[in-house]
Amino acid sequence: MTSFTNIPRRRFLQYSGFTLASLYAIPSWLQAMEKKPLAVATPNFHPDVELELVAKPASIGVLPGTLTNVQKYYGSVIKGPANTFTDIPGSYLGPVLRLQKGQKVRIHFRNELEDTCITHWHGMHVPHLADGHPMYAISKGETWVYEFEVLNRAGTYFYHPHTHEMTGKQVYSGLSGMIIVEDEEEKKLGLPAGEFEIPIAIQDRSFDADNQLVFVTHNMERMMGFHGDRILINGKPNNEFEVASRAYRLRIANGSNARIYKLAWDDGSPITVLGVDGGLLDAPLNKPYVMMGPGERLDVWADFSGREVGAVLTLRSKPFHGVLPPMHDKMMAMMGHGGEAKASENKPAQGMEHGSSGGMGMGMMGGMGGMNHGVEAKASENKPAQGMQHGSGGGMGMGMMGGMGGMNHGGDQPKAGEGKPGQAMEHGGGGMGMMGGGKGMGMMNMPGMKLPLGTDYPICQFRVTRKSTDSLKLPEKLSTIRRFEAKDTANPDKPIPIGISEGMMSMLLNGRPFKMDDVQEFEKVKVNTVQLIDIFHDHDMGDKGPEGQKPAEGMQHGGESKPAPAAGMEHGQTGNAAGGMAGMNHGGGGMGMGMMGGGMMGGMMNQGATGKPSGEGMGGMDHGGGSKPASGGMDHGGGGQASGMGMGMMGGGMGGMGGGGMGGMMSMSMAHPIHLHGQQFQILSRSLDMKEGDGYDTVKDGFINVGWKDVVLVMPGERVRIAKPFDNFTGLFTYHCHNLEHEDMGMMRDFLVI
Ligand SMILES: [Cu+2]
Repeated sequence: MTSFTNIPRRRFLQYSGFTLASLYAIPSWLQAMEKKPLAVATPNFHPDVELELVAKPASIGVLPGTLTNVQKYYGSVIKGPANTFTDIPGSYLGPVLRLQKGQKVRIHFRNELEDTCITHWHGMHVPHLADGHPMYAISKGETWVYEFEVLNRAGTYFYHPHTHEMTGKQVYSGLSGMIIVEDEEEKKLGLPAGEFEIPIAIQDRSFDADNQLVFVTHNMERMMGFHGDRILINGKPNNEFEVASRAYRLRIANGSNARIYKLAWDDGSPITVLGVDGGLLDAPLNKPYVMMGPGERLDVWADFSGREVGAVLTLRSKPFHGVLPPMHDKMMAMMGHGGEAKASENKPAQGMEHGSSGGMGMGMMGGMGGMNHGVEAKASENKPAQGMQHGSGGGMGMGMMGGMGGMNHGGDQPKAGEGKPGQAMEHGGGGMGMMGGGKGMGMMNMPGMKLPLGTDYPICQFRVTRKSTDSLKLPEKLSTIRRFEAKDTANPDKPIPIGISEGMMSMLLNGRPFKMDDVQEFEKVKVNTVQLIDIFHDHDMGDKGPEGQKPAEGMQHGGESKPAPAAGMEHGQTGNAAGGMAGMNHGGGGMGMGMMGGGMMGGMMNQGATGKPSGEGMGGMDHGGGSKPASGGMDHGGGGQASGMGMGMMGGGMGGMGGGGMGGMMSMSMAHPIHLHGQQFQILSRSLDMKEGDGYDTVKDGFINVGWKDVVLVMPGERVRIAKPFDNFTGLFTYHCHNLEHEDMGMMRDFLVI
């Protein structure tokens, strides 16, 4: 009961006299000057459950050897059932929070971190003040008191920080935990419980040689979202569960910052789905595989009853593609297969041949293959020189990757490096810059390169270690869900837009970044209504986006990011590459950014062709949003050289796309897990506005479009229509991308429920 006295008395402020209306009548600059009020315990709220939750630094033995410095939630029960919190021994994850529908809950959240922090109860339908809005982040030593009644259906939810621009970092550091809500309806089903109910939080993390967490080091990782190189389950690396030969209930949560999984059993059995984000489905659903974007949850019936002792069943993430911008998608694919393919198949030379017909992507890949294999194969088989020489003829792609290969070898083998990396850079022009974000080898440090997204790898396995006579039967019916249609909403003819705005270094929603006080007219929602919402990729954003958020601006942001150019320059020096360096200087956050969109290509290509940086390169960048630079790129490309082919192609691609950097290989379009706070929604329809490659076919059977959801993975070119109730509570409720790097970049907005 000590936590009460820890709340600084002088900062007590009753919210009864502090309405949202008054909050939003105050100009933001004035608001910022006022002392932020803390939420405190209210005398007329009588909790059934009272908890303390503390976020603080900790050291945990995640891997053998040195402890890992993390940030962790610690919970204690002040009042209520002792099993409200269940610790996961030895994990950096917070304790599992088990709540009952109808319970009145008070949680004293204390921040013991150096940074500000606020906690959000993902998927929980709670009042604005209890939702963990970023505006309420508290400082070290402060306490925020949450009070809410559990209105949610039984289901799997989770809690994590929602701190402005720091959510990704804080979650990655360890701050999150699972929430299980139980209710009477579900209890009647007699689903596997106790030791037969297994929470499975899937996360990916990278560690350095000293067992410390490695997070975003360059802008490309921010753009794609951070992908770690090993899978942890419940914060642990050895993911085997010993089970009895009977039915289990697996509560799976994708707690990764950005990684998308395609879950399937390795023996081809279907995944039997009991529920999704917002609880049980009407009836169990068998799926060949299930796609899980960050923030999504999955309730699975796993029946081991037919299996012998000693049998092992593995849950894997199976191959898929098309969730990253096309260029990166190809890279991932090549990285994934590179290990198996023969070096000769990935020779830069071949890559180039493909490059001339397939455009830049292939050219790039060829070079990349060379790089990948270069490590094991002889340098001579994958000569950077080849990549480079051809690069100058085959277009940027080759030069670029050739350059990388050269650099890679250059580091380990001085011989391979003689003069070659330099050449690569000269010919490649911006080649080096393209990959050169961040530190060191650029490409090799691309997000998730050690565990490429969309490849085949194990998640966890279940070993049958004992016979069981329990014979639970899968219920035929689980719940009753009223199915909404567009006509049941308040706005069937005028859906609220959630436009996914993708550009260089700027991932936004509805063309606007997150701001604490920037609610647009269409973001105001009447309480106790069901709203039709349309989530789609807003490809025109560059033209009609609000001032200051055009792609050109995005590039300027790229320019501000120091780490990439700096690192690139390091290599430029060792590689003796004036061209590369120039590209970098002008490219700001690396040519990679520029490469993918806007008219930047024009400038880049020009550089590639002449081998010199030129003023025109800059021009291309500045005009990134428009369509003219793109055709400019074409002109340069066509400029009567052997290299004209590759360039022409790229330029042509851009010309076709127009501004905004959309479409084809230049597209930044990728999959986004869109999350809406507050109540769950129903998915009414999914459709493709624009088919981007065949990636969609590798994921579409893994979407669950029934039941109640609070995150929906929206594929490139896809339009998802949802119906969402806004009951009970007024105030601000955010909607955002649950790729946490995107969220932190500003891909978040507020609904103001009034
Ligand atoms: Cu996103």
